[in-house]
Amino acid sequence: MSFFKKLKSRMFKSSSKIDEGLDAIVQNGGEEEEIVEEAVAPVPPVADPIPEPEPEPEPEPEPEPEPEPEPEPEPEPEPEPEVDDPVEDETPAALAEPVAAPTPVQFDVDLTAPLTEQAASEPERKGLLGRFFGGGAAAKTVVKRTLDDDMLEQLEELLISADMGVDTALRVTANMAEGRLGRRLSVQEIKELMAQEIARIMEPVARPMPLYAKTPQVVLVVGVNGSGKTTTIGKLASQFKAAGKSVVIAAGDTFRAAAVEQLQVWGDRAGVPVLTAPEGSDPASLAFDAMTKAQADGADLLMIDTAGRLQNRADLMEELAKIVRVIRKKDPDAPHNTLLVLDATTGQNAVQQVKVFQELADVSGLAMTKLDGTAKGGVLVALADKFGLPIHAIGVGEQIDDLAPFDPDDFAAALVGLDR
Ligand SMILES: Nc1nc2c(ncn2[C@@H]2O[C@H](COP(=O)(O)OP(=O)(O)OP(=O)(O)O)[C@@H](O)[C@H]2O)c(=O)[nH]1
Ligand SMILES: [Mg+2]
Repeated sequence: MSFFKKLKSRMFKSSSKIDEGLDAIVQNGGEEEEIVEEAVAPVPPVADPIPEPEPEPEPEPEPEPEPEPEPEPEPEPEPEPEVDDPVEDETPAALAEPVAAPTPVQFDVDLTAPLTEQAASEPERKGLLGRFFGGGAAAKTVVKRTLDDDMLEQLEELLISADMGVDTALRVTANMAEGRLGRRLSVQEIKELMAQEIARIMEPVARPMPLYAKTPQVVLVVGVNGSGKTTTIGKLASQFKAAGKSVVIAAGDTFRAAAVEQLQVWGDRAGVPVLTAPEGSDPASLAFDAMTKAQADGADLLMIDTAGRLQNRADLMEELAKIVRVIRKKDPDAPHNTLLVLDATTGQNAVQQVKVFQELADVSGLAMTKLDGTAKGGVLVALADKFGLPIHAIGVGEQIDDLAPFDPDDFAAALVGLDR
């Protein structure tokens, strides 16, 4: 739960874009309706158009003197989130198989209910009578707009502007419209509906990185220059280590000395050995040495960092292929995972990157970094929709604990700026 708060605040740029867009869409063509804030007693069926008010209608509450403010209760110490400490498996949260199935988002309004039931249950319908009979609840208004083709088109454009891509934006809005055309919706209701449909698309790909019994499990980490490979390896290594796994990191980006130093810093932070080789040396031979060490040490995991910046695609393909060839001499099944790291700030460009890396390597799963500080977070929905590759983890900052397992309901709610 506390991670959701962090996720929501870190994804502020994406959610505020959607938020502002929705406000504008609903304001434009919407109408104010009255709602009551408090739950009111059910209004009895009225036969007489001028009903006898019974019991006596309460007078509007007098502005009483402010009651003494209740003393703030001592903040309870936050209970340790159980998901971070799975009992069955000591694997880290980002990568462990989920202990229990994720609970679906509970929406305040049952948006799947048929229109008639829904309309009957809407609190604002009780507004006027509710104020007479309901004990003086304060009247409020909310702007609602009728869901029609025009509004759907605007919603679609908004999602495209959040980098969701045309096809996915269309799918989300079409699903939102299913059986709901003509319904009057507030911004809050649209957000709930939108989050529900986004989560539905992402549910099938929200999968932790599988961990195998056979060790060392080799994780090859690939991605373009600057996507966050090294940082993600550092964060993952730290999580694995904290969960009791022994990890070896191979600094396979021998392209520049700074990359090796950066990985060493992360290795120190995580308390994990980092195998390095001189700048410009062959990354495949380093990978081979690292594999030898990981096997000799009985390590659970070997994570191999790679260079993102080679002169051209053929170079990169050759380098990755050579690393794979060499480690297969030690274990024909390696690498067991090929993790593609993508930078959310590149937006729709990430779609192209997945295509390219699927040609270059046998990509088995994705991690998306930098979801903080970008309004392009919608691209992850497009990736889930287009490729169906498992999304293992998301990065929302530069610190060691800024990586979390991917949870579709949390992500969808944070993307549209909804509380859970
Ligand atoms: N805000 C933010 N920054 C991140 C995140 N992940 C990585 N970064 C930053 O992105 C920059 C690049 O990250 P690296 O891990 O060096 O990326 P890389 O893919 O290894 O880059 P190359 O080795 O140059 O190919 C660094 O400044 C990181 O601190 C994230 O989730 N959020
Ligand atoms: Mg790097």
